[in-house]
Amino acid sequence: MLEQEKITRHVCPRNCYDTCAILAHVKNGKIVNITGDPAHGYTGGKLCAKGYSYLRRVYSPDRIRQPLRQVGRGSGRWHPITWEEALDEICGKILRLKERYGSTLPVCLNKYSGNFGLLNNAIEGLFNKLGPTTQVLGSPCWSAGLDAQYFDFGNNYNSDPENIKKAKLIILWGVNPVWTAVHSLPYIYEAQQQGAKVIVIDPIFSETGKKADTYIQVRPGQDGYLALALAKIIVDKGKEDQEFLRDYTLGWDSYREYIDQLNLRELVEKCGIRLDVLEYLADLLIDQHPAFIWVGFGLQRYSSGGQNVRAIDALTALTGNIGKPGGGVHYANLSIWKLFPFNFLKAEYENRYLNINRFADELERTQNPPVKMLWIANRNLFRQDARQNALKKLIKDIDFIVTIDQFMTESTKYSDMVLPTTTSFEEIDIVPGYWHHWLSFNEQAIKPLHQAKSDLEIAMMVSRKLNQLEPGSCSFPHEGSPESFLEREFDARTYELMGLAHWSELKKSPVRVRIPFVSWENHVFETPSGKYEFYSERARKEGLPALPVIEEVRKEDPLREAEFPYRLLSPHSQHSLNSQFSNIDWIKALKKEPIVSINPEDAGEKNIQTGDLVRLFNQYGEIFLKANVTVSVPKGVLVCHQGTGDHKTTINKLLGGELTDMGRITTGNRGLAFFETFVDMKFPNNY
Ligand SMILES: Nc1nc2c(c(=O)[nH]1)N[C@H]1C(S)=C(S)[C@@H](COP(=O)(O)OP(=O)(O)OC[C@H]3O[C@@H](n4cnc5c(=O)[nH]c(N)nc54)[C@H](O)[C@@H]3O)O[C@H]1N2
Ligand SMILES: Nc1nc2c(c(=O)[nH]1)N[C@H]1C(S)=C(S)[C@@H](COP(=O)(O)OP(=O)(O)OC[C@H]3O[C@@H](n4cnc5c(=O)[nH]c(N)nc54)[C@H](O)[C@@H]3O)O[C@H]1N2
Ligand code: SF4
Ligand SMILES: [Mo]
Repeated sequence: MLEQEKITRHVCPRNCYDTCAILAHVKNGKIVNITGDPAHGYTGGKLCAKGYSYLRRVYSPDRIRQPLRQVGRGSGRWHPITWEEALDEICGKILRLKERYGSTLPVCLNKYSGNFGLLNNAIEGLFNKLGPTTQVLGSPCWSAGLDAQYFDFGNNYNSDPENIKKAKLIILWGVNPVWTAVHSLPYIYEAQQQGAKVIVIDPIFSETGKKADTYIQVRPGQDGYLALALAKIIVDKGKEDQEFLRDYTLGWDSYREYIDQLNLRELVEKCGIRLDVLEYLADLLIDQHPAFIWVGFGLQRYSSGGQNVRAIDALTALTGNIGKPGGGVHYANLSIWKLFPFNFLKAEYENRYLNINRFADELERTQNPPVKMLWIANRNLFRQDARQNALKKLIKDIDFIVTIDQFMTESTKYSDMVLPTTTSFEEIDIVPGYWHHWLSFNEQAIKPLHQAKSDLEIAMMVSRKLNQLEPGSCSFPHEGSPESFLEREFDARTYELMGLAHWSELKKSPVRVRIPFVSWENHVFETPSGKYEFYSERARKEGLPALPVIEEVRKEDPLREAEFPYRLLSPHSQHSLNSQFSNIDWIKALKKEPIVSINPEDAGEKNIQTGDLVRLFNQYGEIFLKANVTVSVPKGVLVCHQGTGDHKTTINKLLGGELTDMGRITTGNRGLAFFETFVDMKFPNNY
């Protein structure tokens, strides 16, 4: 009998600003179409190309179908095994290591952002309940900026991004929403149509730059100087918002003294922007209120990334652009995540934490006991992390590597075992986002395909097997419905903020959470002083300058810059989400092969033309990429967007472990300064 079409609600769980709500159209147990959910106020029923390609992703012939065992890492000789065999081997290994080393510390988890669903953290829950284990702490993504705003405001809140519509001035500063946050565009265009000026500040003439009224090319990593130059021009004209500064801020006098003694000409030189352009921008900041400033994750991937964000915050504060509808400085919103206590993850033992951004070094350094088993979940470690070549050498000392994924990746290649996991259409979850104020539920549309199991189910199965082999060896639940896990993550306050009596009502529609539509509107900040802090004692205690002063940050490896003359930028690309989606046929049809963009002057000096195969190299490794000669990138800067290519073209082979200045307070460790990467290039390949 022909079944009627059924519609189920879903959320895109990728690490993406938009966290879109999705509808799956299901017939006879099969998804026949994927559309956006119009009930979601922010994403409004639309998806990006990657979102629509879920139809192909779910049913991709490349899905891992059953647990697989590899004979010899990297050999490609994979053999199907049963779940029972997989569990026996994994749990046997854990228990043997425990016996040999006297604890479960040799067992290490490296997990990050493959799926940001709440229940998809389950393997961490398992690790937290099987004894003291080794885990990674920190984030490669956004740490410096989060700490910067924590110092200035006391927390990480954003206005509802729909506020953009009300802005008179929009500054997209180190963010590329045309690619990375596509659902913000209707709001930006609406403001633009009503006369708002859109300014894009980026070293690359990005796709977002092309949509702007004015594009401003800043020297990479020098945004702090730019913000200071603007502050100086505004203060010299006496146009700072004296009332806001007097009533709601701490440390303005000291910051002002600092600004006063700066030399404008030096600042102009440092940021590389002409004085008349700076004056134009300063005038806009003085006259065009409210101003919506969006600081992207791109500009903080530097050794001075956090301090640059603080300088931009300060500029916004001194123009009084804080707490106003349509105004403010926006980076990331943690209020939706913070609704959830993550009860099922609570650690019961004292774990050993390695810095996620120094994983190779940490593995090498970690002894007594060393890491002997590595579990990778929600992470493409051997694509997305820095120090790829070192990492690949170091894993020789690890006895056993198991990875959970939907597809074979660069990371499964270096694994001994892979376990197949479900997509969002085969499991239920809640996915908190980090940009807009909406929360949606992810239903199950279809039965798990092949032998795939959710991360939660895998965690429960491992716990059950461990307890069979050694009773009492793991306290993670052995059974339970995903619903029962969710039940424990909602409390009265969450329900009040959602305006719902029970989470299951989310099945009817996503909801806008009742957090302030305009952040900091009451001008009461969560800093120790309750004010906006130009002067942050918390920053001083972290060993950082208390004020957002910009100084040359000492590089850990200063030689590098002298030896390798080109800075390599690797921001996020349009048709992949980090390393995901590149393998899906619809996306393959859109995606171009990886290229390195080179300024014509640099290319001319090396006689390079578009299409030539260029060798990029530094002390960490080498890769080969086709050249694209373009004025979109400044002289001295090479650009290759991350998330493209195969192991021969993986830019992360060239990345070292330079850290950002901030990140420890909000994420546990400082961030990764991806863009402090210096390389040389050779053409033709006569090396
Ligand atoms: N060169 C360079 N490198 C960078 C960056 C950069 O700008 N430049 N950016 C960095 C940033 S900002 C980030 S956030 C990181 C991201 O780094 P990762 O979090 O490692 O990124 P993903 O590529 O999303 O890899 C996640 C893996 O999880 C898998 N996966 C998907 N769904 C599930 C699931 O439900 N369960 C499990 N177990 N696995 C699943 C995917 O198939 C994929 O292989 O990359 C960083 N790397
Ligand atoms: N399509 C797509 N969407 C994504 C992702 C993806 O991989 N693909 N990844 C998701 C994730 S994990 C993240 S973290 C976000 C990242 O998305 P964004 O916040 O947009 O960050 P990036 O792409 O790293 O960089 C944004 C822009 O900053 C510019 N930039 C680099 N250095 C500087 C600088 O010194 N100053 C200034 N002013 N600008 C600079 C880059 O050239 C780039 O155009 O996107 C999310 N959304
Ligand atoms: S990748 Fe981002 S924009 Fe695309 S569907 Fe997912 S959440 Fe939406
Ligand atoms: Mo990220």
